[in-house]
Amino acid sequence: MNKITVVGSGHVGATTAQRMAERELASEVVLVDIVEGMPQGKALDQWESAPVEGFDTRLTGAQDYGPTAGSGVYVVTAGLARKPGMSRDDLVQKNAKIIGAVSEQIAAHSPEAVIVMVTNPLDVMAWVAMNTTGFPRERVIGMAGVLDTARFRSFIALELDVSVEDVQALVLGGHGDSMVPLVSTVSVGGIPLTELLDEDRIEALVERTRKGGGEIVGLLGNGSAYYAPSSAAVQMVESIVRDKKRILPCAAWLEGEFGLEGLFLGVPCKLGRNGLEQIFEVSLTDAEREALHASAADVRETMEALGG
Ligand code: TXD
Repeated sequence: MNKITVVGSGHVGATTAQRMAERELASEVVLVDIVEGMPQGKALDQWESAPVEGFDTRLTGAQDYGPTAGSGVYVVTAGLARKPGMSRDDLVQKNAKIIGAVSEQIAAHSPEAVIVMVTNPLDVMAWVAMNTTGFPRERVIGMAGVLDTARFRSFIALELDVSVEDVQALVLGGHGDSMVPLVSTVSVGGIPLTELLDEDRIEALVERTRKGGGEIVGLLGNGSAYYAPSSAAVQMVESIVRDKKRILPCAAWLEGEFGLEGLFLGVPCKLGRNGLEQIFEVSLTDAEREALHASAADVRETMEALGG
């Protein structure tokens, strides 16, 4: 794929663009934003890093979607970020309007594109994009699980003082406080986490993961996380454009999987050239299944707030 567009060139969008260019995931990356000059300025600044970083991906910025035509992937980060004390769902009405307008432009300019949704509330914004574009579920995927899993893995590695590379984990569910870190799937160099830490410590790490976004919001005081979120979005894009078929937790439109249908929720997905290529239905304990369904109920509640 030759062109990738990032819509919304704020913290997450711009960092995503830079990371994708440094990895040369496409020959062209286009940054779009409504703020005059801003995506052009960031794209030019990033392009000027190319001789030092050694990449040939051309970066450009635009206010309109003409230059994005024919993009294989759109990473959508347009919208408002959470402020301290603001829940993800407070954002819903405003961001739904923005995502509706952005999605219309994507469908008009790149009807074959894959959309990687990042804007919060993530699961519901993916639904708005799928409805507006009419794209099949294979081509609208939400980013949250990779980030939540990375947070969980990073906390486990800190706690045990081991390499993050050896920590494998899976976090399912909606991107909110009711997300479902699957403790039963966590392994550290092949050793189950339950053999390395007692229940209370594990529960504390799970809790920190659930509140991981809020922890950063509280520290920054003005805006939300973007380094780890952009890394997560780029990992998804890389699996798609390089057809790597990685298995990553992503928000996907469910059609009966895990006994759920008619909503986006974080589940293990295979991502390749065609976007979402497969959903894996892992077996869950009763408690995990219950937690996943409770998380689904939270997502549905936000959909209903939008008249869904
Ligand atoms: O796990 C996840 N999915 C997330 C989601 C992790 C981190 C951030 N998450 C959400 O992404 C966050 O709650 C926000 O909804 C988005 C973007 O977060 P970011 O931190 O990048 O916000 P910024 O810096 O405010 O950037 C948003 C940009 C800003 O430059 C606006 O001018 C622009 O979006 N914007 C638009 N661009 C294009 N088109 C329209 N209509 C538009 N409206 C605003």
